[in-house]
Amino acid sequence: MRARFSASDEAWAAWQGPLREACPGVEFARDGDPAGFDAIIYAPGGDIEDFTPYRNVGLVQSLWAGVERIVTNRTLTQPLARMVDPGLARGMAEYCTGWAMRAHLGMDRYAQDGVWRNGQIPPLATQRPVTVLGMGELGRAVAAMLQGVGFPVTGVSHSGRPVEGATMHGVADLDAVLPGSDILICLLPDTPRTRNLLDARRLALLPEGAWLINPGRGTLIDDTALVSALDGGLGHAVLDVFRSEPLAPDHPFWAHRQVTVTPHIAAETRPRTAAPVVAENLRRLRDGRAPMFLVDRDRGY
Ligand code: OXD
Repeated sequence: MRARFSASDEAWAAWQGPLREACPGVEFARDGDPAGFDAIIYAPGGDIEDFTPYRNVGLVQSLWAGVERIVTNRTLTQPLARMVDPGLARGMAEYCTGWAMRAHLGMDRYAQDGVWRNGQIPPLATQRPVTVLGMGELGRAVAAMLQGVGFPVTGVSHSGRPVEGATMHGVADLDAVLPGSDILICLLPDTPRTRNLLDARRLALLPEGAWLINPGRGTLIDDTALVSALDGGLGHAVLDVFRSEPLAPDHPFWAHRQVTVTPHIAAETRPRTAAPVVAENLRRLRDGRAPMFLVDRDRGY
């Protein structure tokens, strides 16, 4: 089997070893006759824009969990699978739990300025409601880790399907859920349905002092409305993703005291844990079985 690797040079440097190790029967190449490939391994930053000549490709495997940059490509008619990497899910859960704990414990109250601030004792995590908006693989991993620490977790998803340990709601209930969310974690994909979901009206429904953590996609939040909400009572926003990346040096988020910017590092796909997922999907392709994590083009993820 031959697989075409279409991603950046840095990605190739990081992935070629783990992929070759995980997929001994597969030849990976960065160029060659399009008709000679059975699969494409894809990440933004690669050179394929027109998928039409890859007429024998039975699977395009994304190395990214989010597929918004490829799902709208009209030349792509081959099945597309998104990445579900156990390492990425674990990394995301650690990032969100770390920030949720910092928010919960009020760590930022303390400054090395000679003032003895011992007046505020935080409630226990069991009394701090957290909402996870987006309960796919990542949201569920985040919810499980938060529950392990003791936070009561409410999950919101498009389907509202039950998830063990979490109180679940559909997106239609979001307005009712927001006022009870001391910490809101956004993990929805970027689709036409999710863009600007957190607009001025919804942000105003969050309780005074609430924290918003967004390692999902920048498009979920209306940036201007967020800055106004922070000026008006929202506590803090931790943002890892942006409408345009890298975030421009003069963007108001950098200088805002209640915003923490992290540079899209919340959770990386890790070649060591993700290469076996690619291997399993290529085996399925070879054996004529359905690949895992196929993208529903209409839904957009
Ligand atoms: C991804 C990401 O989608 O890193 O994998 O954002």
